[in-house]
Amino acid sequence: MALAPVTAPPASVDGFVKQFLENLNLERGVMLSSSSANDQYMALANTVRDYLIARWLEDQRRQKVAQAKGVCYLSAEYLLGRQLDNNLLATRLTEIATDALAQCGIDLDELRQQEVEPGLGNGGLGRLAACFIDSLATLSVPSIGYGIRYEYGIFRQTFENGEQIEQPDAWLTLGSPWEFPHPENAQTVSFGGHTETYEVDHEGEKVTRSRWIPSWNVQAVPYNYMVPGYHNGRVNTLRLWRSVATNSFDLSGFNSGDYEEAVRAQTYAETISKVLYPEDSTPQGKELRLQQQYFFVAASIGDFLDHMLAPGYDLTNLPNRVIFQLNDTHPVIAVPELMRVLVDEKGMEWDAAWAITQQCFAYTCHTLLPEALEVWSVDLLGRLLPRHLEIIYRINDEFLLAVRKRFGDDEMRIRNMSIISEHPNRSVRMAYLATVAGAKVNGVAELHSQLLRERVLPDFDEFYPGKFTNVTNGVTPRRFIRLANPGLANLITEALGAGWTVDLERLRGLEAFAEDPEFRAQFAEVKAANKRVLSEVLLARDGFELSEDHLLDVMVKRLHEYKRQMLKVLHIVTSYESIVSGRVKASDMQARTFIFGAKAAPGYAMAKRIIHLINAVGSVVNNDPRVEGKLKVIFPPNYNVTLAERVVPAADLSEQISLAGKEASGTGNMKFALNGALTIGTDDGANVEIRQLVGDDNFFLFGMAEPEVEALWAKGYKPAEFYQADESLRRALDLIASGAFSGGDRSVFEPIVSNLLYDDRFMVLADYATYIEAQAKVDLAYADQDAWTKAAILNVARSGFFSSDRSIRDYIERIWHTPPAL
Ligand code: DL6
Repeated sequence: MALAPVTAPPASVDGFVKQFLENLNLERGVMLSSSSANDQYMALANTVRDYLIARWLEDQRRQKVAQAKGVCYLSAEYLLGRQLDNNLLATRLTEIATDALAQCGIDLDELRQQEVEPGLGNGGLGRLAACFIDSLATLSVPSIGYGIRYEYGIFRQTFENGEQIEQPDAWLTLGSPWEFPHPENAQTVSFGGHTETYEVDHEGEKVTRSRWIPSWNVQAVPYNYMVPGYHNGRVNTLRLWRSVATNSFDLSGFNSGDYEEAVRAQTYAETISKVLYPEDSTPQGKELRLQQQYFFVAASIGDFLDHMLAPGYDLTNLPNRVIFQLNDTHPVIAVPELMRVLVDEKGMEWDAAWAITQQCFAYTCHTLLPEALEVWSVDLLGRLLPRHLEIIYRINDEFLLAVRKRFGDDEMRIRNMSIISEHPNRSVRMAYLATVAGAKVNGVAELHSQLLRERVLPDFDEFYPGKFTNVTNGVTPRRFIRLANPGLANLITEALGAGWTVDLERLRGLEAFAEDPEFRAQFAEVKAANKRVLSEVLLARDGFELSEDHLLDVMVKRLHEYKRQMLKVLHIVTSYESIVSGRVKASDMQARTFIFGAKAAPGYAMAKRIIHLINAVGSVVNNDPRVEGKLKVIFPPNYNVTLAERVVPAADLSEQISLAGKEASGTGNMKFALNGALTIGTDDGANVEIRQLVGDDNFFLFGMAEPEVEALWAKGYKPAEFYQADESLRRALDLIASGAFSGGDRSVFEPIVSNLLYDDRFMVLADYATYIEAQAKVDLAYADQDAWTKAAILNVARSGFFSSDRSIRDYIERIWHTPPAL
């Protein structure tokens, strides 16, 4: 019997009202008159879903029939941000929903505030994954995102006496209307145990095979999310896994009164997807983290093979059907998992399985920091995943054999290239495993890709010519222009017509408008309006008030020493010190508000101390009458995607001041440029490309370039020499050391000062002087508002390259080779 396909409700105000009220009644079990704001938000989300479902089901059906090559994006993090507005925008329903709700006496804006954003990522890497799935859908690429449905996302940050306190992020408490759980499609994921060999007959001969006898397992339950493309009707899937116990509890234990023991297995199993691992660049050998990684990739590969392939699919064709993109090293354990499935479960010969595996994976590296390149101790891996360790050993043996064949017995090279590192402990280098297994390896900005090839993995680059490539990151213009900055979006549409949202290079057309005084005035008014909106948000959220006519100087990103929030602090302290010492009159100073947003990993003591210092400097500077309100430091806690959408469009100046060679790319830098903030930045990560595109006149460059950094290290960097030689730096550091920001207690920030004077791994003191000079240029430039606005417009006009649509097109062309969807 042919069943009628589900159809979307009529895209009209009446149709929307009817669907919304039905959802209130049928899904929430309430009448409009007795509904809470949460009921209304849930019913609204359900209504938007109703408009998407028909296309979602149809796209899945088509892909199953077509069996065209698609992308499986494997990422431990997706920092999604709120879903409601994005889904309304994608489906062209914003106006209809506004009017429909108004008919019901409801303000859409109030319901927007009900949504708790899913913070399933730490920072740039997770937000990039969210931008990429948006672009994949918008470009109609058959694809699925796989990840973990953490019960608690990135911690909620509060401040107590200026110090960071971490609170659990219970984002699911009021329900999660965007997800579809499918317990019937759960995958079993096993752990522990041992391996054994056995013999089988193969073409008349006895051959020895291995198998894994695990000791425990959990169920991975899929939760599906719709990922709508922008105005193209396409709806892709994000599938996040939740861990549950195989047997929910031991009934006999329960009946005999041992309640704790009876639910122990359940509690243990559910721990795996309980919390997002709160480190983003200093992974430690945490067993749970490895469990999480294996949990989600094993479930994803199992799911793909079980549910996405046509029945009886010939697995030798797998490379024509899928590419698994490894988002950093977190999912790299997928490589031995696919080998295990192909060899142990599907009975394939090793060589055939390896040939398939090497074509089915590609690896994106997101870091240059050695401590962020993940390694797993052989002890832990062997205990948790003994068969996988065997497989990794064999991959390594064969790889090293090939290396010897090519380069001879160069033992040092062999040691350097081995997937297994022997020092300081025997461990598996996941980036090496990914590089050996991946068809392609990419960095995330030109400079990063170059350094990855030349500094991090040079032997591999030599061994595998053509394997390394670059795909510069990008951000979605849907969320970060259309939703975040409707004023600018309207102005662009008036100037250029529709269509730029999916063809961002068209922003180039704005260059001509930069010459038009009327357009400049409109552009400046949009910026001013965005500042007013931000001011209202900060007032309501945290009680901060923004002063008018201040240059809005913004540094929002994870707190890490390499990103150098300390350099920003030194600039603020320098300005403050120059006022209180009487050398500069406050009235002569360009008024500035410094906005920070930053979370520090809970175990990262220095980062937390820097947060404390920023808050301490803020409370002194903001309350000192000598400053006459000319300097203001604002640090709203719990910076997240929702706040970013208000901060970025309001900013005048974007701080991208990492030590050259440390920031892989950055994506905040792109969001700011696209929203007309000028960048003050080093030649690092994607800043390099931003500067090249927007032009030196529209970018404040400072600091050492990467070769100079290397040269200074080689010469022997002594930060105290910079302190001695620079009076202004001395004054600033001495002021911090004096206890001026800690009620006279010199000990509070002493570790920061000593660290800078005697260690300074990220060369803050070496770049201080050029940074202060560049900031003086910023003040001068800002004094000519019209010229500043022109430079801001040129930033927007020339940043179209940084659309994540372009990144995805580059992935398709350079790595995935996926044909367009039907
Ligand atoms: O590629 C996305 C993002 C880059 O923009 C940042 O520069 C980079 O620091 C970040 N990397 C990570 C992973 N750290 N580790 N491992 O978050 O990726």
